[in-house]
Amino acid sequence: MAPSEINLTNCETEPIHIPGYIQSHGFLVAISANDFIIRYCSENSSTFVNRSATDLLGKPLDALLTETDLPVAELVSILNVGKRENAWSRMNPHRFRINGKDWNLIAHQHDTLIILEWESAVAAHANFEQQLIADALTEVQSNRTLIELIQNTARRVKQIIGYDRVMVYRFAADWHGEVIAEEKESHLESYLGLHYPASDIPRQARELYKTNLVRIIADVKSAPSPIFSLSQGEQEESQPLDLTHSVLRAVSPIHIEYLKNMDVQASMSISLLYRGELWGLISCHHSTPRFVDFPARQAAKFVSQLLSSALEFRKDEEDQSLLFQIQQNGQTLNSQILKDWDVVAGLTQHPLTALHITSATGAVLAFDNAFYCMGKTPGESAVAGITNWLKTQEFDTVFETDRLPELYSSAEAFREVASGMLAIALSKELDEYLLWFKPEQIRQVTWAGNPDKPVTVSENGRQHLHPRKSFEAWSQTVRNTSEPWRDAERSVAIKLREDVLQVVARKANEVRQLNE
Ligand code: BLA
Repeated sequence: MAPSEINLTNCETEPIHIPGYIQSHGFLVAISANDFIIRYCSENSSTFVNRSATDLLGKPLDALLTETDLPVAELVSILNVGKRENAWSRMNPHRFRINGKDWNLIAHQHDTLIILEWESAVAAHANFEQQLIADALTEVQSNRTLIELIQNTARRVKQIIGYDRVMVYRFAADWHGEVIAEEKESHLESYLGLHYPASDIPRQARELYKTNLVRIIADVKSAPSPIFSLSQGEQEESQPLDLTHSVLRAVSPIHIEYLKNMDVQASMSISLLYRGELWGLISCHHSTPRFVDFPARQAAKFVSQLLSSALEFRKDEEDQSLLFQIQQNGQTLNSQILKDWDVVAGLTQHPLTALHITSATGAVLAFDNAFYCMGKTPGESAVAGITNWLKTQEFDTVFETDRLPELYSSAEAFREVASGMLAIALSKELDEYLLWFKPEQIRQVTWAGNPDKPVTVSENGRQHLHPRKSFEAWSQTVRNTSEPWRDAERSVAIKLREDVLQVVARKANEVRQLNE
């Protein structure tokens, strides 16, 4: 798909796994697995093996070797083992010397084809990579907090690949993301804490990154090399080569443009998976072209995978500890109400109030014809409007929304403090509620980049989508919405309702007995 045809709605349909090009810092040859005949070949192969790509197509693998000193027998025997044992990933890379230059061959099989990708082999690898991996392993087994592990992973990846900036980018439930850790050269501005819209990494890219965990864009300015296929010369329809598992795959032109806009010349990213789902990426930038060879990428991937494996148990632990904390706060509130024998005092007049059983930024107790406000809340008349409206809504005990202004249009006016609302009814008849509010998400989001950068114009003169436009679109989708309510918040709020109603009922009983 040409850049000029891509826009925000079709961004997700760009078939990035079959771009028809590779990055030109390496070369690619694909052979059929049964007869080792060359079926696909990148145009730039000629530069490396002294034979043109079209000349190589249709020839046996040996043709690749005629003008070089590549050991044929060795290559063929490697490919046979890979095929027989399906052991490609375990065996990669294979180091070869071709015409005085060192190469890493990365081979894999996809359907009926064996894809051979050749990349420069940089100097032998230092022991310090092994040391970093060993440290990471020890650390994962130790008692470090998750955020410490995340930060140290960024530091180790930066030491391995030597990029200017290494970030840990975490996805939210709506697939927008936030930079949660960063290691960078001191002269660069920090991106820590910045949020980016989901469309910056579209759905098909996220899918691909679950299968192929590492990608490098060695130089955003180098021209990609086209892949020629055997069938192109003939009449039959040519199938584009599937580069799902490739290491040299050329990257989407829209993303290349994005990186150029960020003044980045080389980019590498590593997937972070949690229970098979993508939870984040390690995203790395360099301001000049920078290739990282396969063994170093593997080392960086390994360190990142250790982090993901830690997540498997640490995330549960941390979710548990949040739940535990708010449950404890719920219990404290309960004892306060019982001790004071007073709902209002117990919930609103101690250092720990009803606000503290959720991550809300404001709460209101509507009780006995009065409003008791905690934290950031809309004004009293606005709250009165909400309780009147709640009365008309069909719910028994709990009402929750992360987009109140969409349901109750008057809430637009105070969406900055109350785009999300969790309400529990103490008594709908008496207009008695406990309400919690979360602010509009967009208010909390800080965005990086310069939205005023000029829109670039494609070669044919037509304007095409500037990736930064995606931010505007995203701002629209998160307008009037808050962060979602969590199960733990809801269940502790329901429990609190029971505690409050018990006290109210017992007090009513007392009054009745006194009157009798
Ligand atoms: C890919 N977008 C990516 C990747 C990242 C980002 C990390 C993976 C490729 C890589 O390693 O460079 C985005 N990079 C970020 C973000 C930060 C960062 C958010 O460092 C934050 C600090 N991108 C757009 C729009 C489209 C788009 C509007 O902004 C589509 C119209 C597309 N991004 C896009 C595509 C890919 C991508 C198609 C896949 C590239 C590929 O692998 O071919």
